[in-house]
Amino acid sequence: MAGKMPQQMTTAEAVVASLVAHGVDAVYALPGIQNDHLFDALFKAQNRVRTIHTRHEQGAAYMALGATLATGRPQAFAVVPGPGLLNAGAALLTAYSMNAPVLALIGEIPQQGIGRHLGHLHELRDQAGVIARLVDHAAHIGAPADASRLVAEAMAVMRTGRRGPAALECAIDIWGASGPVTPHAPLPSGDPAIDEDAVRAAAKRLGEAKSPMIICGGGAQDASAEVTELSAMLQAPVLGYRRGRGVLDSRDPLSVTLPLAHELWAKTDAVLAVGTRMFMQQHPVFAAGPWGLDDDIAVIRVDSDPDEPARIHPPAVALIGDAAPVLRALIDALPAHNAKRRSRRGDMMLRQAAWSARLSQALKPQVAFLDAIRAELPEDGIYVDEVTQVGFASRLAFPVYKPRTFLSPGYQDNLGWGYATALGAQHARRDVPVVSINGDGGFMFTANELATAVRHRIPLTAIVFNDGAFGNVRRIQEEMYGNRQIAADLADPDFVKFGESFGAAAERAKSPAALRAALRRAFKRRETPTLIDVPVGAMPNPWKYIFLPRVRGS
Ligand SMILES: Cc1ncc(C[n+]2csc(CCOP(=O)(O)OP(=O)(O)O)c2C)c(N)n1
Ligand SMILES: [Mg+2]
Repeated sequence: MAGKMPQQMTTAEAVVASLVAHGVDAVYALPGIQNDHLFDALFKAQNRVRTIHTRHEQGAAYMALGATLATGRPQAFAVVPGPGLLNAGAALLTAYSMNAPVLALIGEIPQQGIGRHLGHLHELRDQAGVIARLVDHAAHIGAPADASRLVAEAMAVMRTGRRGPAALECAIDIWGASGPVTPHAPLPSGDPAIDEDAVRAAAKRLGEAKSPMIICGGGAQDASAEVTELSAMLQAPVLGYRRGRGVLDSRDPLSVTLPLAHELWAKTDAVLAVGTRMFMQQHPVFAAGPWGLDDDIAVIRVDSDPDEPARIHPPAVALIGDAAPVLRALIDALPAHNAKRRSRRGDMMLRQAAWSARLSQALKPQVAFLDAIRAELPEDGIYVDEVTQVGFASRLAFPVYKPRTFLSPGYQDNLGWGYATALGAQHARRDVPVVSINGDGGFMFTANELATAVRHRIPLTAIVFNDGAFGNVRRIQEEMYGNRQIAADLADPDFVKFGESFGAAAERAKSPAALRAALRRAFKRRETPTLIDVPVGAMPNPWKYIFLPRVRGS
């Protein structure tokens, strides 16, 4: 950044310069009059930051989310106020639930009109209050002189403690106002020092345990090396369900999926839970956790949020901070306390093979398609999950080899996040293929963004598993409501013609083998998006392998 001398610039120019100074090289956006000055500043900075315009604000926000999840770096999106903000709302909610550092730049009506209810274009009553409920940190930019500092503060908050989205709001007339601006350098993240006493206590509890387990959530994604090392030292199986998948390579004998972890749960005497709410085993309808926790299990929590560890169950030890450095300290402290351990490799491999065979049988159609995807997707290729039958099965049965290569929505489990999120992931990671799986229901939420994929030459491959229904809803109505089917059947377009009409490559694959061949063709296209329609029937119910009964505690 050019020195600390004040320079004359507009608020919009100051914000864009500050984004660039923080390493942001793309803004996912949909323009409108309140933000015209911002887009003009983006025009002038085109050689340093790319502007990717979408067809709906949810597309812009989901793309920023996907880019963040795929890279681990903060990303930004820009939308007009009122309807623009609300259109982006579900994605912002998802970013919050997933602790994803996404910066929202949100326009606002003229500064003097705020709170007066005059009926300005796109006015939203108490917009700042609405935004504050959606993000971890929000600020209103009131003058060019404040812009650079406010960007730096938002960026620092997004990287400190529990990660999460931030928002900056700016009125139409303030974006274009000029004044002297002193560029603000990036601020250090304010993470706490590691508590060495707590690390020793954790090392003792884990070292003494006979059957420890490690549970990883999204907060462990950047601590893959440390988790792998600890797992070997403790001979501890590592569970990653959804957001924690890929932290330990699925090919590692100690990597376990949800039902196998459940099988081991009753005999587990210590658990190291890294960057997870430990809420993954909860049925949405039943508040109490079915697996159970009791005093015979020492719970060690590693979390960047000091409020998180005690939420579900009082932990034996809470280690507060970023997973990688905290686990590194634990690795150093563990040898002094660690028991001599027999290898659990053989036992785990047998159990894994048994579960793999069982799931392949019980969820046959889903697993056959997942096998086809895994066979073609390179090791570092990225799989983006959806709220669909093949998606649910993938959380249990899709092998994942590297961190940040299995993107699954957090506890929102929001239908329709997939396509646009995958588009952002593919835009930010052009070096690897990204595959988006969808149901016909979920795909249509953001299918309009096929136009964005074509316009910006983003080579995303999307699969639509097409059963002509909100299949999950239909099955619940069949099984639990006397087959009284309502609001579950869908009139779909011909997805091949639909994709082609946008200028995407499109084809129909009627079997796992045909899907495999189609994927091979798709992953070779590096400038054109692909849409693959896979006609399917009803699929077997996966939920009994996900909502598992209580095995300990009261
Ligand atoms: C935003 C949102 N709305 C509604 C739901 C409820 N829901 C969960 S699965 C589902 C049906 C999904 O249909 P489709 O995408 O075709 O997948 P399928 O179950 O048919 O494989 C619905 C409506 C949701 N999870 N998220
Ligand atoms: Mg469907």
